[in-house]
Amino acid sequence: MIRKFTFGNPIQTGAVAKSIGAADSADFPFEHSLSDSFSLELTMDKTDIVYGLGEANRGINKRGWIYESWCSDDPFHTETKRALYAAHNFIILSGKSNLGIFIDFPSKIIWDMGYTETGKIKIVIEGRDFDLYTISAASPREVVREFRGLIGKSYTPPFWAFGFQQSRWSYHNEEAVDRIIDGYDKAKIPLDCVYLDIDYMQSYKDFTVDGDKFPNFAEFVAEKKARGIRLIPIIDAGVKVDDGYEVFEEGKQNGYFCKRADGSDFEGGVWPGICRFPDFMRQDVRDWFGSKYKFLTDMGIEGFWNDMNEPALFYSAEGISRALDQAAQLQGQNLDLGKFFKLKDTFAGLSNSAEDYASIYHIIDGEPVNHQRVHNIYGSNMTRAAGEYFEKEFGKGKILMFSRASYIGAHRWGGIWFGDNHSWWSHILLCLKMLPGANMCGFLYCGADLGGFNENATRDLALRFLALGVFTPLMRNHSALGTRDQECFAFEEPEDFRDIIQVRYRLIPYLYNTFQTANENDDMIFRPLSFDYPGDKIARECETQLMLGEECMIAPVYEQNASGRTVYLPEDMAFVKLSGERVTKQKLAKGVHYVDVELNEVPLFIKEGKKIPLCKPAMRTSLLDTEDIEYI
Ligand code: MIG
Repeated sequence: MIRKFTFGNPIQTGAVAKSIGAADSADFPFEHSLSDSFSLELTMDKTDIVYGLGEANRGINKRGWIYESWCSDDPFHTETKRALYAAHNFIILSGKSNLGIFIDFPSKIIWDMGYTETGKIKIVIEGRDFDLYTISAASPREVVREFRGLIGKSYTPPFWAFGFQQSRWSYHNEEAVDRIIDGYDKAKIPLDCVYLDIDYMQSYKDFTVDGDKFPNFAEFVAEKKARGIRLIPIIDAGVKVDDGYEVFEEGKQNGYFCKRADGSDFEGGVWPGICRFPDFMRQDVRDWFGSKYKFLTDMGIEGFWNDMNEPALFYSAEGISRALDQAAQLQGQNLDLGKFFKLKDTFAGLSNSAEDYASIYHIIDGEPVNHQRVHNIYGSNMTRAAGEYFEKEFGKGKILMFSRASYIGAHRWGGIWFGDNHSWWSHILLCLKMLPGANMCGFLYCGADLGGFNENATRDLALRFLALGVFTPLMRNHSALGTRDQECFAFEEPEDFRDIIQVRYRLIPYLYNTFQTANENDDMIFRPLSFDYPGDKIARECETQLMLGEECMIAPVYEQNASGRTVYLPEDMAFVKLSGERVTKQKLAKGVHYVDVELNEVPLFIKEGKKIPLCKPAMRTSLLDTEDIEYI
C-alpha cells in the first residue's frame, strides 16, 4: 500500500509518473520535528536490513553508515564517502515488516542509518517542502514493485547497447579509433561501440567536432557503422563562453543559462574553461538543448553519455579571487598551522563549492530558485532534455544515452554509469553492491567502468572485473587519462579476454529478455539473496553474490591471486563455468563451497528446474543468431 504525505509546497521533480492523492498529515507515522529542516526517526530491530539509496557507496545493507543525497563529482569512492553522483532517495526497512520510504525532495537529505544511534534511522531533509511516500508490502520485492509502479517504466536502450563497449579518455582522432577497432578485430574479441571522450570536440565545446582530428566525421561514423561499430560521443553540461560559438550565442541571447542573484549569467570553470550552464529546470531550455544533439545524430551518431552534470564546477572566478585575497592577506606572514591549513583548504575547496552552488539561480515557473534547493535534479533534467528529444525525433529505445548524475525519474529517460571508480579489487564488489540498489530505483540500464577508471589495471583485475560486467546491461571498459592501456587486446594473451567477452554475446538473448521482463513487471534484474531467501541467515547477510532474473545467481571472483572463491548456495544449483564456447556444469548442494574459477571463465549458478538460453558468439550484436539457441 502506498501513502503520500505532502509537506509545504514541494518543487515538482518529475520523479513520480502516477499522481496519487495525499493522505492526512495527522496520520504521518514517524516521529518528526520541523525547524528549517525536517527530521524524522525510525526504530530498527536488531536484525532489520536497510536496502536502497540506489547508486550509493558501501554495502547492499545500508545499515551502520551515514549517507547524503547530494549529487557529487567525487572520483574517490573510498569507504569514507557519504555522497556519490546520484541522489536516489528510496530505502526499504526490512524485517518483520517491510516498509519503503521515498522522499521526493531535490536538495540535500542526510540518512543516518544507525551511525549515531545503532537502533535508529535518523533522516534530515534540509527543507520544509517535500513529498514523502510510504510503501508497505509483504516482501521487499513487492515494495520495489509498488514503488516502480509509481515512478514509471525504465528507459530501454537499443539492442546493440547490450554489446561490449570500449572507452578511454581519450581516443583523440580517427587513427586512435581505428586502432581500437582493429585491435579488437585482430584479437577476435567482439565489440559494438567505441567511445569518444572530450577530446573529439573543438576546445571541449559541446556539439562541435574537431576537424583536424576527424576531418570528415559523418563519413567516418558511417564507415564505422558499416563495420558494425557505433561511436558514442560525450556531452558535458557546461557550455563554453566563446563569442561566435553557436550554442553559447543562442543560450546567451535567449536567456537559457543559469543566473546569478543580480540576473547576470552564472559562470564557472570546467574542461572548456569558463562556461555557462543551461537551466535544465525549464522546459524551453530542455527543448533547446535537446535539439542540439541533432548536430551529431545528423552525422549518424546513435548514442551519447552525459557527463559533469551534478553539475561539476572546478572553480569560479569569484571563488578564485576570494582564495587569492586570502592568500594575499597572508603574504609575508609567518603562518601558524591554523592559518596554513585554512589556506590549504580554501584552495582545495575551490571545486564544487557550496558558495558557488549557492550563487546559482534557476527559473522555475517564472520565479528565481536558488540552485541549492534543486541541486539533485540538475543532471536528471539534462537527461530528460536529451531523452525527450530522442523520443520525439526517433521514437522510444532508438538512442543509447546514459548519465553520470541522476535522480529518480531520470530512469525513464536514460541509463546511468557509476562514475569514476578505481582499478581496485574492492571496486568489483562496489559495482556488484550498487546493482540491486540502482534497480530498486528504476535504473536498469547501468554499469561501472569495467577494469576501473582511475589508476592502472592489472590483467587479472581487468579479467575478473569484466567477468562481472558480462552480466551488467551496460558492459563498458573505460579508463582515465594517463593510465596504462586497458583495452582487452592490450594485455598478454588476449584469448582469455575473448573467452570472457564471447560469453557476454552468448548470453545476450537471455540478458536482454531478463531486462525486458524486469521492466514489464516493475521488477529488478539483480536482487540481494536476502530478497529470495528471507529466512536464510547466510543469504540475508550475503554482500558478494546476487540473484539474476528468476533463474540464476552470480558470484564473481573479487580478490587478486585467488584461483576461485567461496560461494554460498541457498539451495541446490548447477555450477556452470562459461568460457568462449565451452560450458562445464557441476551439480552442487545447498551450502558453502569453494569453487575454482580460471581467469578466462565466467561463473554462473543456475537454480534447479531452470534453464537459460545461449546463442553462438559473434563479433557484433548485429551478427548474433538469436534463433540458434542451446539451453543449459
Ligand atoms: O573531470 O571527460 O566520469 O568518465 O572520462 C573528468 C573526462 C571528466 C569524468 C567522467 C569520466 C570521463 C572524464 N570526465
